[in-house]
Amino acid sequence: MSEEFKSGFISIIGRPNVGKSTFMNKVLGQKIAIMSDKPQTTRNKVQGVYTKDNAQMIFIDTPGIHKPKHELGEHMMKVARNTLRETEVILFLVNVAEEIGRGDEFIIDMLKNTTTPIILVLNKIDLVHPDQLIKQIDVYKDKLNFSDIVPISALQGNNIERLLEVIESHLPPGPMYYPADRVTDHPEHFIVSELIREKALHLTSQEIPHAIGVEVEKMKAENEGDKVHVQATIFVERESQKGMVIGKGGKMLKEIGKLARVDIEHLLGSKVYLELWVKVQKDWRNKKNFIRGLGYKD
Ligand code: GDP
Ligand code: MG
Ligand code: K
Repeated sequence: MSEEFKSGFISIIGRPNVGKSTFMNKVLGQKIAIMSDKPQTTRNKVQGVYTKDNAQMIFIDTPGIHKPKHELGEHMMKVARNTLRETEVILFLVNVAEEIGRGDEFIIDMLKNTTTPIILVLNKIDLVHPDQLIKQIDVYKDKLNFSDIVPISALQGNNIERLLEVIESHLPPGPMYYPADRVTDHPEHFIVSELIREKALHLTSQEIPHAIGVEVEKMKAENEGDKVHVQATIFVERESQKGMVIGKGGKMLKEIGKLARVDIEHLLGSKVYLELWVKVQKDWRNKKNFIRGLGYKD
């Protein structure tokens, strides 16, 4: 009897200091270099990919949602909402040792019309008496219809396994979006591909954005302290689009590379040599696996 493989995207939300990074570290272990909190634009940020024998969970940050409302532009709100709608599960982390605050209420407000399953994660149970935990459950239960409520201690690792089971129960059958051995160790590949895609989208004309996908094939420095050599391919669907992305005499591709390199250097904190290729791959948009693998969220 073979069990079907399950996979999906999971949004992690919660106000600052509730323990989101601690939780991710606990789940992913030391193996993965999680992206630190770099200044971010509107893209989704992969926090980490957790792969086990029968499932893959891709945890993503939801840009903007941690900020108070007045700091959010229309566009950011839209991006946050779309992200929440498009992920399979939402993890809403709160600090059980503190009273519910304005930041929590803001997030709850934002989640009100979401149909995506929302798991309330009551973190830092190591800091409270069981009575306090029960009281907190009552407070939050009245605020929103959570599909599950799971108390954990991210710091001590309590009940993390249970939370992973609950997440898995919400995942649909799906492919392994990220090869367990490669990207699990390099969530940066995804971010870097997003940076390149972002530049390509901004610089090229309106008619091709949806046809662009980027895959990072290589990202390494020969020696400690050397420039990081990033090699990536921009996929388009038609020859004509290839022409647009490359531009006259390669001018467009050069510009895309120049802008992307600056961001990648900022992200990695080191000098980068960026090598970009453009390839036509027909119908890549129809291959969901491929699309998701490239980080494109439709
Ligand atoms: P983030 O801003 O949501 O990513 O929060 P962090 O993961 O950076 O955690 C903020 C602080 O809370 C850090 O000092 C953590 O060590 C602490 N923390 C996180 N989880 C727990 C927990 O389960 N118990 C306790 N006691 N502290 C925690
Ligand atoms: Mg954090
Ligand atoms: K994306």
